Amino acid sequence: MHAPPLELWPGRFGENFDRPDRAVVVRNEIISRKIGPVLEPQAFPLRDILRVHGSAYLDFLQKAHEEWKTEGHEGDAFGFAFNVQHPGSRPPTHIYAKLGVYTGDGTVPLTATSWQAISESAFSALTARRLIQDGERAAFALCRPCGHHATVGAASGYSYLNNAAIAAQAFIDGGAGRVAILDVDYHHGNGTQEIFYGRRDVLLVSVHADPACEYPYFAGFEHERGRGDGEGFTVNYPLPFGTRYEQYKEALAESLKAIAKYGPDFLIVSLGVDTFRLDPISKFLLESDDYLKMGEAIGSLSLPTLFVMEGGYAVEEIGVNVANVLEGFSGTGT
Ligand code: OKP
Ligand code: ZN
Repeated sequence: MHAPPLELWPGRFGENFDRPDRAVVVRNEIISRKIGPVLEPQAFPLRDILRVHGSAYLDFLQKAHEEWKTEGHEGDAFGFAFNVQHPGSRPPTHIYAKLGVYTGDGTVPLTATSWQAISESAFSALTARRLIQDGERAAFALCRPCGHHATVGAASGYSYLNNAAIAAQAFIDGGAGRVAILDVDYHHGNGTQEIFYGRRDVLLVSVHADPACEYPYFAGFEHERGRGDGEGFTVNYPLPFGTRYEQYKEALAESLKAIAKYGPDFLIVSLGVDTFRLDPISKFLLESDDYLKMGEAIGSLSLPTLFVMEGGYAVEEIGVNVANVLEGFSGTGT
């Protein structure tokens, strides 16, 4: 239901790397390796999503393509006039203005049926959240589209609703005092960071490519540690291009130490496997076997854990890599 063929690359429109078959390959691998029962997402009220996102933004996501068509367009809705100069101007009414306020870049096209996939992706995270708060040790939400670049009021980086943030808020609303999010996607999860930057009830720890030279470019630096009440509850580990598991595992160990010290009731893992050496848009060098070790390391925290799918664009290996994380984790028992 969300299959935009193109995205904006520097200087040109090109192939969209967030292909729908990414999710199919992951699901098939999970089924064939019998990682666990596979469930359909349940439906949830919009109010659960409104706990994180603004209502004007949600309206936009639902109606954008219809309004784009009314303007005479046939293809997918893309922004082209971005509101960086007048952020306090009156709320946008024209679809072109809305695209300039509610999208942050040229990687978040909206198709006629995108909202269905976007909302079900969030429902998948909410379904898994419920299972865990009701007592399961772990669950994996096979979210697509991904979510960690989505802020309160804007889409970017293939992300529309911040599935991990919505689940974290649902844990809190369900009675949790503290939730930790570990983001291991290759890209920094700037949306998740922004959403929880001023809060101490959600700890965000992220290991990612140095934003000085990688998307999302404007956030994820080491000096970003949270603000006000949230000071110290955002932790960033930017790593250089060419990083192998040998170096990666040290940042991961530091991350796990910070999480253990925080003592959360629940852990959410923003699970991107675009750290893989053959990923077509990324520059880390993790091997498929490394994901078993990553899962094992995460499992050593012995926390109820919700894995939320983020990126990973080497479609042929994405299933193996994701299933390896889950299997490494499961081997840790408890
Ligand atoms: C989403 B997730 C221009 C290059 C920018 C956007 C990457 C979004 C990654 N097309 N690419 O964190 O895996
Ligand atoms: Zn990514």
